[in-house]
Amino acid sequence: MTEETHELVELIEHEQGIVTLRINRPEALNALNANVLEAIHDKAAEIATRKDLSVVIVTGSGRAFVAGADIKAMLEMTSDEAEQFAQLGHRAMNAIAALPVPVIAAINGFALGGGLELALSCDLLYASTKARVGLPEVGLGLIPGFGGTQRLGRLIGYHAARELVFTGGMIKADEALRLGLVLKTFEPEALEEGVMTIAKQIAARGPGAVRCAKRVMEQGRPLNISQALELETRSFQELFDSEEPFEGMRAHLDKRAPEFRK
Ligand code: DAK
Repeated sequence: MTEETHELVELIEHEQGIVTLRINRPEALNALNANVLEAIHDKAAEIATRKDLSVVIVTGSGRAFVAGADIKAMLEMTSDEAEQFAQLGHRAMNAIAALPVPVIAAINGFALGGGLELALSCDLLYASTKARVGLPEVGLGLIPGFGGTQRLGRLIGYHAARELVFTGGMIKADEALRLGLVLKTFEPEALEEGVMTIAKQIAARGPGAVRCAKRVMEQGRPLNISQALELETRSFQELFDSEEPFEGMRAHLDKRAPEFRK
């Protein structure tokens, strides 16, 4: 298959409003060229407004999650093209980060450079025990440019992030787990099901509450604690303008499963 004859990013529908976004350029270990970045952006934008959407799972086809930005393509770029590429990359990563529902990275193999940065744009990171992750950019005379210098430190702390960025080293899944870079590891054949179990658990919760929790946790980050708690209070209050918390609490007291509406 050539790039022209297959979809570079596939959307796969599951029950309960769960959607997998799979990067599908396995012949290049899913390396991110301009077409792949554009497709990630467009597919994310396509699902972002869906009311029934509950969870998005991002993964790669073949033996990689994403092995980075496309080195062969970057080598050919003029500075204007490099600027466009950088902007496209940020648009794609931001489109993933801005999805209104939890986004799970299922790291099935190599997640390097721009590939790890794609995973870092997600809310929850899980990996196969075969996964290898890292930010090798400095070895190429580059720096991580799709958010890696900013998002990694926020997730695992700047001390460990500096080591990964400065050494450009590749670490195994168990080390990523120890650093808190991924939440859990699964045997390769169990990754899909393990991640789906977590996605279904989220999808069964109050959809408005889950979306609200994601928004509040994200928007509260740059605020000081009193502003952040004010934001939490306002958002809590707003939930009471919808039917959802009443159904959730009534169902709990009635000892039945809640029937949430999307
Ligand atoms: N780009 C292009 N092609 C890649 C690739 C990549 N990143 N990674 C793998 N491939 C291709 C290989 O070239 C090979 O293609 P053919 O030679 O068969 O045509 C095919 O995928 C299979 O790869 P290998 O034969 O190398 O497979 P191995 O199992 O031997 O090795 C590997 C797997 C993952 C260790 C190796 O492929 C590798 O080291 N890949 C490169 C990993 C890497 O360095 N990634 C970081 C890329 S740099 C910025 C924005 C973004 C960035 C920087 C700045 N700004 C806005 C400022 C991001 C930079 C990066 O991500």
